[in-house]
Amino acid sequence: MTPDMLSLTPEVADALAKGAPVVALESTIITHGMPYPANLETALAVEGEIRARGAIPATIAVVKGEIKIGLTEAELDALAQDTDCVKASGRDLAVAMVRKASAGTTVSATMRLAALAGIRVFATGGVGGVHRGAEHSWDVSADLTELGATPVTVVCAGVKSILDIPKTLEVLETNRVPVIAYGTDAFPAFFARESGYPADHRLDSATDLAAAIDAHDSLGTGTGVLIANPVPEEDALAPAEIDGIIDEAIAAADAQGVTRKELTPFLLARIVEKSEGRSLKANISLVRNNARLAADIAVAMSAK
Ligand code: PSU
Repeated sequence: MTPDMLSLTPEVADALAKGAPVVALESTIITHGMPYPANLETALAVEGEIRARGAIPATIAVVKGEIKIGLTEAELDALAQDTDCVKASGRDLAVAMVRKASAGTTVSATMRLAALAGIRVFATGGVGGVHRGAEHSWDVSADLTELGATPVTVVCAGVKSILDIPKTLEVLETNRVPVIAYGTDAFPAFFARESGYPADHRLDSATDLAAAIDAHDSLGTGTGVLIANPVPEEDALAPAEIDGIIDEAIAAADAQGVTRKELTPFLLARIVEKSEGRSLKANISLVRNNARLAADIAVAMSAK
């Protein structure tokens, strides 16, 4: 794969050429993470948050086989309404290109493409991880493998308790991925500000986060950095409130035999349905919050 195979918008190409701050955004959250039209509204709002902080957003997706680094509003709209869109992790990209398919890119695919384009910071909602019961199913997201192989920083709100959080943290440790909580000692659990597990590290400013990322990259470890930024207090859900809904969603997936790459989208849709929109509100709030922090980090990194 050569960078010639990436199609950058003029705005993103110009920003990268000048060393201006750019933040990558994933598109599975649009195609498989939220219902229409909340997915489109959120995608546009997130791009707006990044611009307001002085950085350029680059939403990444595959459109009819073409790898796009930055999408026009019309492309975002089409993606948000495309019910045939596939979900592509890094390993699915080549076939999507050959088949001229459109795909939402997961964290793993977006990291790979961001790295090729020269974008160092990426904002999302939650990363994939080790699924509950993985000791039987072996279902571990490729996001964790990519984090261990690609030097891109991912700003997330922790991981949902649809996953086995302590096992996810163990695999991140094995994969040599620093996990840094922003402004808290706790590793956050997406809808909730605390998961009951501590984060390995804590830093309290975007400047310190940028310095830590630069130092990590200088060490040549070659891995990503995971920044865990808790959902804003006013939109956080109580763990007890969301945990019952998650347990019910997992039981439904088991009963219907949903596994592999269909599992995460199934659980996400079920949670939105059962929480009567409260989880969707929290989800939108935390993605916007992550976009703001990612933009501040990108601005701090480009200021040096
Ligand atoms: N977790 C969320 N919301 C999401 C996802 C995960 O809370 O939208 C998406 C991300 O794109 C992530 C992908 O990269 O699901 C992980 O899928 P899997 O578990 O199949 O690897």
